[in-house]
Amino acid sequence: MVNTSNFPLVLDHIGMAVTDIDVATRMYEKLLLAKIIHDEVVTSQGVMVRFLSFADQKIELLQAINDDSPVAKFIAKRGPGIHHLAFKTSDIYEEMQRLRGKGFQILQDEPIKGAYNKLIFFIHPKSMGGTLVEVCQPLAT
Ligand code: CMX
Repeated sequence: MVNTSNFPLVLDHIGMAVTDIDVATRMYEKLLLAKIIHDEVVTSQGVMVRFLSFADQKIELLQAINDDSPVAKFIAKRGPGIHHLAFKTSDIYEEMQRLRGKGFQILQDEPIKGAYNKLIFFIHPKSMGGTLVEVCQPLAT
């Protein structure tokens, strides 16, 4: 068993850009016996999201709700598929500072409220070898 406390970030979920959230849900239900654990519309990001859970893992399905949505632009350019990797931390402010110090291009000045009661920020794909990375911290409920 790996001791995750030795690492600043661990995988939280994989974000998938989809054109039809219900069709994608049925696909992952068939593939993984995944279950829906959360549905939310994040107006500020122009997306509706659905979290699916299987074993100890999570997938976030993202469907654009308008043409300005980053997900709509992503699909128009690249088609549906893997949109981002999300890693969680126990101190998002410290992590933002650490990653800025390492030269990553952080898209937000401060963490913002993301789906499923989390604080989040993004690292630009251009400074991550072409992959959009979300860093998140679940908030206490
Ligand atoms: N993964 C990899 N590359 C991506 C990308 C992604 N998810 N999204 C955009 N890009 C690439 C584009 O393909 C493009 O590359 P080229 O220059 O080689 O063509 C480049 O980044 C610029 O893309 P763009 O369409 O011109 O878009 P913008 O520069 O306006 O925005 C980005 C790009 C990453 C800053 C923007 O998509 C963003 O802010 N993303 C973070 C927010 C987000 O995705 N929210 C939805 C998720 C919400 C949630 O999980 O709660």
